[in-house]
Amino acid sequence: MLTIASTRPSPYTFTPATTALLVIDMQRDFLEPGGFGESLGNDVGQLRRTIAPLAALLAAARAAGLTVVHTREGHLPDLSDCPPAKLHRGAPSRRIGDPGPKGRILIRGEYGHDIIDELAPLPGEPVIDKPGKGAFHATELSDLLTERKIQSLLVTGVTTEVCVHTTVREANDRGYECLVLADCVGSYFPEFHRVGLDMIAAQGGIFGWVAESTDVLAVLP
Ligand code: C5J
Repeated sequence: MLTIASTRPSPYTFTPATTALLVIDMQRDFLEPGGFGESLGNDVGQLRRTIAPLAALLAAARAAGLTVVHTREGHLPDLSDCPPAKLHRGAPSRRIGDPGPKGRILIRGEYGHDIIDELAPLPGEPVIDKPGKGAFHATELSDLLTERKIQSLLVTGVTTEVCVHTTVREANDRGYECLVLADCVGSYFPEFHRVGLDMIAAQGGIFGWVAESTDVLAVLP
């Protein structure tokens, strides 16, 4: 059992054998120009500071034998799993399913939908395709974590206040102990990122714990 003393709001204890590193939606569609994130008017450069610390954490987690799970937000080519409310929301420059420079926006199998090269999953690492913001909604994630007897989640990815937050809330309600790594999650909006992390650790850790990836690296075997 390992303990990180510097986590907010209190020390965090986890056992590597029952802990998974969850890497949420580190896709070209969110991190590179021409994808879904940019179509919504966002500066995708805001997210790129997460890549180097997350690559280091991923390497350490693999070396320590943690379960690693990647997720990708996206939809079937016929959009049958995309609710009209999501498809028609807002006034993006390109809608989900529209052609773009990296393929159809947020569509499974397209180049832009896949995970960035720097964080490519290794063969055998589960990749959960999710139609929603939360990684538990309409996916096999719950069964996968139960089969592997996972109790703790080290949560990383993008974006802090959207898919990371939704997933942490879902996981917390399912009984998982979530530690969110502040330097490995990112938002297009720095203020949302800061407040999003504060919300997780507030009220005695109402959704979980917050730390830096270096705090985890310091205790991993
Ligand atoms: C968003 C995500 N922001 N992965 N998706 O639409 O956070």
